[in-house]
Amino acid sequence: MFYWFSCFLAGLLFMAFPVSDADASPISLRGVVEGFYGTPWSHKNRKDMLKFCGEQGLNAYIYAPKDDPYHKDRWREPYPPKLQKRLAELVRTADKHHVEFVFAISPGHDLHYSGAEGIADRKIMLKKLEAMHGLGIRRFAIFFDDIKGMTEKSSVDAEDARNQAEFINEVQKEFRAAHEDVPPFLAVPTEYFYEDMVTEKEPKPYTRTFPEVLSPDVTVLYTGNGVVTEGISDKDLEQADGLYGRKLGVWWNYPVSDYQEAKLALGPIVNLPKKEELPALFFNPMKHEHLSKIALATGAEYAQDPEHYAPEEAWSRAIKKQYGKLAADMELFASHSQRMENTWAHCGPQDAAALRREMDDFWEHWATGGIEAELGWFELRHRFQAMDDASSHLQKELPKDIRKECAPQLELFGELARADLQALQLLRMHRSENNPKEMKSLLAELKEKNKEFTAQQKTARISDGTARAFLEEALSYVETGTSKANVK
Ligand code: LTM
Repeated sequence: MFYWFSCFLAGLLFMAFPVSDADASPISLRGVVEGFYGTPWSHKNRKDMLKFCGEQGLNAYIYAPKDDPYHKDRWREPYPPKLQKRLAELVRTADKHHVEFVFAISPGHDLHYSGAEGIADRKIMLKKLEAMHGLGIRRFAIFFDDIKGMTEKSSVDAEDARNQAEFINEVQKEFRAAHEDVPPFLAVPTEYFYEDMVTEKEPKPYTRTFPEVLSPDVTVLYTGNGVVTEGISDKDLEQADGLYGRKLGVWWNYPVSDYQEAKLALGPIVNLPKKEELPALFFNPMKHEHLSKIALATGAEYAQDPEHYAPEEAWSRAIKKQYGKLAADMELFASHSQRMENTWAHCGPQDAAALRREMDDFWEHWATGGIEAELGWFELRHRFQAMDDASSHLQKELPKDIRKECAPQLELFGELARADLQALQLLRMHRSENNPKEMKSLLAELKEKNKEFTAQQKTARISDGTARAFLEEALSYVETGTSKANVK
């Protein structure tokens, strides 16, 4: 009797105080995919990340470093004993933090599908997965993204799709028959973003065939409309799910920066679906493990409650938690380094959008002068000074591991702030016309600096459209009479 009463009481208590609300997430697999190009994370980084995932309610980590030869280029070769030992330690660390360690393999560039070579490759794959199972790994993924030189065709076709899907099916079937404790696999197809899956709104042959052949229990990950893209709306996801005939998971390419390493992606995760169901969500991070945690913590908040997720609040909370007394300075620095942009990648909030608005207001009033122009000038001076102070404070106070990940950008941040302060001075001299000689020399100095900043862009970039742009706008104003800024 007492036993049943205790159970009843425990049940009531559990309803009132759930042990952990991490399990309340509507996304059953959520976490990090170490899937970037370039130097993979160190063993220490990975252990730290697994702990972080556990703390954040992220329950899975996919091991898929593109530049680990045993994952991709030399996938047939077994991991040497030393690396196996490390993987086993990672699995134990993951277990300890209630994170599922997923082992991914990318064999697509030279995999054989038929004949004796095809049979041999299937055996090799099963042997490789067997070794990973022996290390304690229970979930597996086979990726076919970014296959270069595949049969020397410029794109994949229905036959490639059939081959890949059948390969996954067969390996999964045989492996799961031997191991009851292994859940269905994850996969990434070769056409893994919507714009590459369709032509004139119709599925391309590869995309029509791959899901038709692929076992329905395999979770397929896609990256959205593009590879690195603004977002996935509920409608986008619904459309892609419809195309695939199954619920797709998401491989989200933020904060990854392997395609533009000079820039740090320090913003929040934005623009993911609010209502549509996601079976899996994985964030691809930067090679900078510590700095990736800002975006990842916001991604974890998103995964807990996609509908009510508020990116900016989550971002401030993440920085406060991670940076303690340095949070204000870090927030300022990170606000200038959020947008990832090149000809094909477009993701993340604008850099320092509030400051950009203040600059636009300033340019609107500066030419006519008056109180608004003066106030704007002083306001900007205050902002640039705060940036310079934050840069020097962070350069001195950030823990060494983190400082190493952002040293060039942090230095540039301070240099830009000081150049912008000088640019304000230049505008003042230009207006007063008191000392044309001094003005000319400052103008020449700043033009030189501007050139240096441009040359530096390969190693460090920050605040392109804001702090960096202001110097160019000021130079342009002094030389041509117009700042070329986006004034109303
Ligand atoms: O996104 C996927 C599925 N594959 C690769 C990633 O490995 C890479 O990190 C990102 C960003 O460059 N782009 C990809 O296509």
